[in-house]
Amino acid sequence: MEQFKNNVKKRIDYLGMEIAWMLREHPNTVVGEVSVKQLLGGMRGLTALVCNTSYVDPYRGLFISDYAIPEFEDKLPEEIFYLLCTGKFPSETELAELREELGFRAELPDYLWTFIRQLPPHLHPMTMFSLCVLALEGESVFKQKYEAGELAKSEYWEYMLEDAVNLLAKLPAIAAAIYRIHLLREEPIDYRPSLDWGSNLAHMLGVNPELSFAELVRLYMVLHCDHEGGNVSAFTSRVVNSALSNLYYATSAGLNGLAGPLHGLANQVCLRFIRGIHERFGESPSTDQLDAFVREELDAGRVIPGYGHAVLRVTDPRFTAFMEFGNRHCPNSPYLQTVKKLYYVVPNILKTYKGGKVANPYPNVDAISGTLLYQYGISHFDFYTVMFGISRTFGFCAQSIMALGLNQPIIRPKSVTNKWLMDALERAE
Ligand code: NMX
Ligand code: MLT
Repeated sequence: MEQFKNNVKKRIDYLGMEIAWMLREHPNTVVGEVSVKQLLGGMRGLTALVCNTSYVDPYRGLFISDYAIPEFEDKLPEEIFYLLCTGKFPSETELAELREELGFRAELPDYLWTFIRQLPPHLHPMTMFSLCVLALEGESVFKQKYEAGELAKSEYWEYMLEDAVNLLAKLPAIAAAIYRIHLLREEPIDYRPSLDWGSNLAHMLGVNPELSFAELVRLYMVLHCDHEGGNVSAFTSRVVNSALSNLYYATSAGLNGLAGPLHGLANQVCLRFIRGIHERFGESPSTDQLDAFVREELDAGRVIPGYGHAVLRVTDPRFTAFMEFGNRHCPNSPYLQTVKKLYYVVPNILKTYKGGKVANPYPNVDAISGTLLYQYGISHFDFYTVMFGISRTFGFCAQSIMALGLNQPIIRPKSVTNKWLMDALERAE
């Protein structure tokens, strides 16, 4: 993995120089402030982290390095991991090196196969997935070296990288095994060395032999890979890793955050939402019926899944990329048609709902992603967040490698009490 490691090192050295300059020239310069609303409101909009793997512009969406989605959506997941970690796309030989490494490390240890088969079948697939990652924790090279007292601080990132490639290589087989053994009740399909990482995932899921399914899986993996540092799952993973808990602990923790309905589970919730609509109004609901249904949901105090965002203030470009894929490959899918009608109806309702309180009335990625998986035969909605999780682990890994390379300390913000805050407000008057 020499070339990859060298390129990660170059990235770390470059960013490290910038950080050294900022700390030397501007150690106490104030670049932001915090309001009471932010302290009490989930720190929304508070600039409190630096993350160099990706950036989310409220009006233009996800950027990895300087590339916006249309500039990287046709790449392989391996290329995206390279980009997240090094800031540049790999050359052909660099890509071949990483792909070879992922291939070498793809085999699951026997004890994990036993573990997967013995998982209680009633568990949610995200719980199974997170447990499987945790079950591999003993494999952590970082942990072994650290415990043996063999690691200098400056070397931490190298072993994070080692753990990252080991873990990422195994995720397709783990996820596919969970899907086939526990949801389809079928035997797993063998890994095929001639295929790339994403095509192997599509192959091992075994639900659809069409080339466009492999294309969808590839796109799915690329679009969900990272979304800067503050989203629940990436932030959780990074906080856990900042205590030098190894990448397996950190990934499992991040996945647990992703499993919430306001975050990654929203893709599964969206499909149930659409199925509920179809059960009630048939597969071609009118916009009037949808309007009434959405208002009913809101009146009942429920959120409309797949709409809204903490950072974005426009339609999520990941939604648009999936919509373009759907228009090309399955324009007549009733689910896709309903997604389109909801896109026509929901923003207009959310714009005025609660006096205009919803900061972003437009759809996010989860409003459409499951629809496409469903169309291609992944009919178990509970699996959709696992697909999100496989991809998001690229981001967890890249963020932790970078953070350790840049010597970021343990994350530990100060919290205060109501009394502290009220006293501070009194003093401010
Ligand atoms: N439906 C109904 N109400 C909403 C929605 C929605 N889709 N989005 C926001 N609101 C409400 C929100 O609950 C809050 O109400 P209250 O003050 O009564 O608690 C109010 O609008 C203001 O919230 P925002 O500032 O707009 O949103 P926030 O940044 O707090 O939360 C989400 C962002 C994504 C959690 C929120 O928009 C939401 O719950 N969306 C639906 C779930 C979803 O699609 N999640 C997936 C997000 C993307 N992902 O992949 O993680
Ligand atoms: C994500 O991809 O993590 C979601 O869009 C949520 C976020 O960015 O806050």
